[in-house]
Amino acid sequence: MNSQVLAAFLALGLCTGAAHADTNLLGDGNFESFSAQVANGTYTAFYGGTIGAWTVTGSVDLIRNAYGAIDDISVDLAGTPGPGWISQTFNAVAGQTYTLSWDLSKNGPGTQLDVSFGGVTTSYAPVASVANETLSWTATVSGLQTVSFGTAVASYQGPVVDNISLTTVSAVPEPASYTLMLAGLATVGLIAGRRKQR
Ligand SMILES: [Ca+2]
Ligand SMILES: [Ca+2]
Repeated sequence: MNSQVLAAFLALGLCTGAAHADTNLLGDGNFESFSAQVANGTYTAFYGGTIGAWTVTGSVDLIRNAYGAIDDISVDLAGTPGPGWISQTFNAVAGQTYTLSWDLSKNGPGTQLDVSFGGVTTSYAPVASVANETLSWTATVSGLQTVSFGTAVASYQGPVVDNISLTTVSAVPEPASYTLMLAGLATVGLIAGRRKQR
């Protein structure tokens, strides 16, 4: 295999292998964009509206290095008071598996966290220490899907979430990528065959 063919083949392999597995499909997952809205050691209550990419239902609090905050700025899902939810949508692709990951703790006594993902709601009992939680889901149809975090409990102190990310487990290769990869393999095979005949 000559070096040019090898380089082309490697380039094809890199293209088809690019899964972008670490791209967060959700915006504002760590809440660090909102330092102007919540002073250190305090909280800011939201009643509906939005927090960046998140839509707020009910009441939630942005909390910063206090009230059970996990990593600088976090969200207490029982606002002032709760219940409260934050949600956002993403474009799901049929056949693609997604992993939703977040850090979970609680403010004071805390309450139940409800996570809605892929049309299924899962409940968690937060503890005072920080736990990383994950959920996986495979889309059966393409289209907009909603992810939400919230608590149904009317309280001032609720579950706390931070570092929310939604990533693809593995890329769904497009038919065009397969065609290119096969073309690359065929070219390599053809050249290798020709060189043997000399
Ligand atoms: Ca944070
Ligand atoms: Ca609160």
